[in-house]
Amino acid sequence: MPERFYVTTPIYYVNDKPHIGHAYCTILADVAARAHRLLGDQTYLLTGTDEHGQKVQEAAARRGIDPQAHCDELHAAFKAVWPRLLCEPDQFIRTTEPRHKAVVQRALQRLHDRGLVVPREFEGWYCVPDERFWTEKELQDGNCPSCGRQVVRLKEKNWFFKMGQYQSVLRDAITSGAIAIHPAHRANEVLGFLDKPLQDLCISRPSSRLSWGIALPFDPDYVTYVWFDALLNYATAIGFLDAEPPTDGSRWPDPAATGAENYAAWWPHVAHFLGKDILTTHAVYWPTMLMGLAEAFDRPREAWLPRTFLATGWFLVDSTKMSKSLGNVVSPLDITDRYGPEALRWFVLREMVVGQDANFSEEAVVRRNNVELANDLGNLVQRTVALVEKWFDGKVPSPASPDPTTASQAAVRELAEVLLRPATAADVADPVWTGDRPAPAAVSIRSFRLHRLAADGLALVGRLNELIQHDAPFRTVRDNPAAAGQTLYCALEGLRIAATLLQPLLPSSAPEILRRVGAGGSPVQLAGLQWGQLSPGAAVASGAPLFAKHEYVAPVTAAPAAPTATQPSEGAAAPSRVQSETSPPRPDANPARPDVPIDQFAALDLRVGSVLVAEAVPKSSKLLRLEIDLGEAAPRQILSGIAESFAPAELVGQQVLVLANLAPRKMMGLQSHGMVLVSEGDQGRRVLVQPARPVAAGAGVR
Ligand code: ME8
Repeated sequence: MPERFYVTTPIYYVNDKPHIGHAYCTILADVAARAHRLLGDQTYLLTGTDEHGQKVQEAAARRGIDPQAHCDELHAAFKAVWPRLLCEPDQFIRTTEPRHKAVVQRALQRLHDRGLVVPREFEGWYCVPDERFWTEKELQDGNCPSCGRQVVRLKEKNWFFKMGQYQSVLRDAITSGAIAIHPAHRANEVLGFLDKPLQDLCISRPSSRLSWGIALPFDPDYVTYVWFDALLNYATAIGFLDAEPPTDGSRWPDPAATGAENYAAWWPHVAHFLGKDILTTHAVYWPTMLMGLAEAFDRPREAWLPRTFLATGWFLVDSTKMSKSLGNVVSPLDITDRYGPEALRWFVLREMVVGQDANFSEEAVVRRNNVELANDLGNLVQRTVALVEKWFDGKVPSPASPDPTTASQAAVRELAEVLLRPATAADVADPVWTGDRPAPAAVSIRSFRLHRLAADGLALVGRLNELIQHDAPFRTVRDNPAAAGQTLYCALEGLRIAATLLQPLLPSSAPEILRRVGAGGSPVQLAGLQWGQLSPGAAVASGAPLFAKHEYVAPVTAAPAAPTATQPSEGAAAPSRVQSETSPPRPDANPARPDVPIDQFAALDLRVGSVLVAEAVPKSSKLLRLEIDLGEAAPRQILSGIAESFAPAELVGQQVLVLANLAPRKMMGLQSHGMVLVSEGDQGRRVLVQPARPVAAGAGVR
């Protein structure tokens, strides 16, 4: 059923230029908004900049310029990035806009008037960069538990929002699902946080220490804590407390409606996308702030609760956090300049399972672009259209039979029909669709599993390539044009469906594919999209390659050159034990080991497991942390040294062989309870050892 979908990104601090982490949040939200439009939903995408607070004040001071001038400049830099990544936010809010300041002050005044914001003398440990107080107990080794930096002892009067009193209501809202937090393990994290007593929230900073903020309307010696100000942006943007519409020309949800009407219509449909590091501020501070405001404005609490949070993972670079000091900060504009925006959008959606961490590597951007976009998708379109032009006068052939006539056609049709299945609310919640099984696109979209949408679209493309290869219309066309026409109709129709599903990720090439396969005017919504709607006789169109191939040139470093495939390093493993005629003789790199009695083999508990979670291990370039279903009561955590051979996203949903009774070991501070079996492929890349067909998780291996 069509709905409204109001999606927000975090508003970005203007203390530095946009990096790949910011780009990921915005691309994901943009893909989500476009995907919801595909479902027929009305959508509204909000992004913006967080312009107050210590970090911004210090960034301006370092440059020796006025904070507002600094914000104006960086705001423009952020705003200019999104169109270049093909992101189309409906509104770009700034927290320094007068209309937002008015909302923050109105909110604070009412909370103050109703006794929900009160003054208190407070002494604690203060982290300057994070702009927050910590208790003695919370410190880690005497330092800030969040950023690890030094804290200072401060005693001062401050204003507190009575957050603690909403602890149990918040808990109930999360456990009942009134507030949904995705992925599920993040909800558990928030509930864990709520197991400890919830303190009241200090929402002021003395202006003697921080001048760059919104003044408290009832105490001019203080400015508002930056998070209290920033979180309210999500509500200001759609008319909360009669906020004014934006003045920069961007539309607000219903241009004809007042602020109050827009807010009432759109707020219940909000989904906040945010990084996992800012989950507490979002899932604890923000709902309790809105509970307090509902109470202060005499409104029902339920109507003002934020409905959905999606906590995303982090992009690591070489398995390490990006940081200026390490010089490994990736600029999204550099990547799009080199490889185009669709290569970047495609990469981030393919590489990262939504909610888990992933590694960013430019080489992998190029690999995915060349293999998946240029070869698998782009070449398929070129070949199919060229055959239709050559043998069918450039017109979509008429299929001889409405039903598949070969196994490859049936495989295409079967997958397309799964992807096009309409989804009920029960389908969306059904765990059967998690993992690597193709899911109806509507389920992937409504459950925020947008990486699944990308993977399934690509799987359909894979089946179409198999169709061309197996049915070989280029060979059969002379003797049996009807059979070739049947195959090519299936290919064009499959491409129409794949391109429609991939439109949110590929907003520029997907419509072009639709045009080329003769479906230019076909519906762009999922509802009503069915197999067989492509009209025979419609003109196909050829054109330049859809995706350019690129070469990855590694940055030049002073390190010694790595051995290449033609110059094996001493003792390097031979790629194969069978020598080809042309390859030079090599020593046997895997000599046979002594025989073992059968009971030694029987002592090994070998089982098939299904990978549920795969993520990078911080500070390790080799290890991945896996959660594997071995048919036991709970999944096992296993660390595997395969990070250089697999992106985490490739592993989720795969079946693997596991040595389940290997003695537990601790690596990088994490316990590993077993070992994933791999073989060694070309150039030392690990290859999974898997059952030839899926079997039940936990099945034995003999
Ligand atoms: O936190 N990979 O702003 P911010 C993925 N102003 N995401 C990353 C990332 C990475 N390597 N690095 C950062 C703020 N992010 C506040 C938000 S909202 C009311 C206020 C994500 O510019 C990070 O997780 O520091 C966060 O979600 C977002 O970038 C903005 O970070």
